[in-house]
Amino acid sequence: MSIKIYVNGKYCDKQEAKISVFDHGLLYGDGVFEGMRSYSRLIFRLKEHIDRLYESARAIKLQIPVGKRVLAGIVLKTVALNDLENAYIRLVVTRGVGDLGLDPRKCSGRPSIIVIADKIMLYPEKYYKQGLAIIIARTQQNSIRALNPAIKSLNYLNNIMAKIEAANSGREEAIMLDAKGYVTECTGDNIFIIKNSVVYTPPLSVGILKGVTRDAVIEIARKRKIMLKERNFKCEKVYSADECFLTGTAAELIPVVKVDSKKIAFGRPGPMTLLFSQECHRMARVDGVRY
Ligand code: PXG
Repeated sequence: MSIKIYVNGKYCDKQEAKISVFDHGLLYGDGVFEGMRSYSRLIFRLKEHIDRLYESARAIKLQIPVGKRVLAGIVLKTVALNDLENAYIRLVVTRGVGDLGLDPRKCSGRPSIIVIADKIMLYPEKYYKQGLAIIIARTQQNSIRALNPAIKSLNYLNNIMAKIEAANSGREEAIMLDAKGYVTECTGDNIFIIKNSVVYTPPLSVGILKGVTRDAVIEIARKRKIMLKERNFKCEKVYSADECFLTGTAAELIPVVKVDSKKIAFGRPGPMTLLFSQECHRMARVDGVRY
């Protein structure tokens, strides 16, 4: 059975799921998106993802033509139609069809809405057990005043450039620094370090995506009375951390054991990382919207 994809009001087969070459999502990366996951037919934090999508859209002055409830309904119907127990769901809203100029006022005024539900793509299992080796990218994180990284826009070239650097070094991920050298996030994940049993993660003010998984980790720390501080830090603090891990919807929670040429502690995933990982895993399987 071919997967069903929602495109502008229709549930199409994969081969028929098409948008115009004049769509400004394609021509200019003018649009926003979300990546969500479901576990055992429960979409994890659907409301939070939908809210973030509307926030991103608002930031780029894109009016999503349907309400949040309707859009959530479309997402649920798309996953249900595909009969997926566990899915990775991509929700995309673009500025819609325009001409070859970048002026969004010349677009049709009908944003394109796409929902794809498919199997999940994860890092190979070995990385969850052994931990990832990552780099610090030379590519600088977009500044808040250029293109705020809190906006989950279709313009991911900044992150892709850093990802290419990682790939060229034979690594899977890259930490991006801001103009002052502060750690921001990775190309598709938020970052956490642990030192002397205190968890640190960069604050939103440094210019990062407000990760849904990041928020889940912050909640777990609060519940478990683990001290967690949102603080700015530079790469030296990462090199000398006791533990390090990344969080994201696609990756969930993944340990980091090497950054550049430096091993993190003993080069193995640490005990607090494992605890957060187990808690995240458990949370995602009980807490969600059913389809
Ligand atoms: N930072 C960035 C820049 C992201 O793109 C996260 C953090 C984590 O946020 P959530 O809400 O997922 O906990 C993301 C999201 C991929 C891929 O192919 C990853 C994301 C988005 C799209 C694709 O790895 N990560």
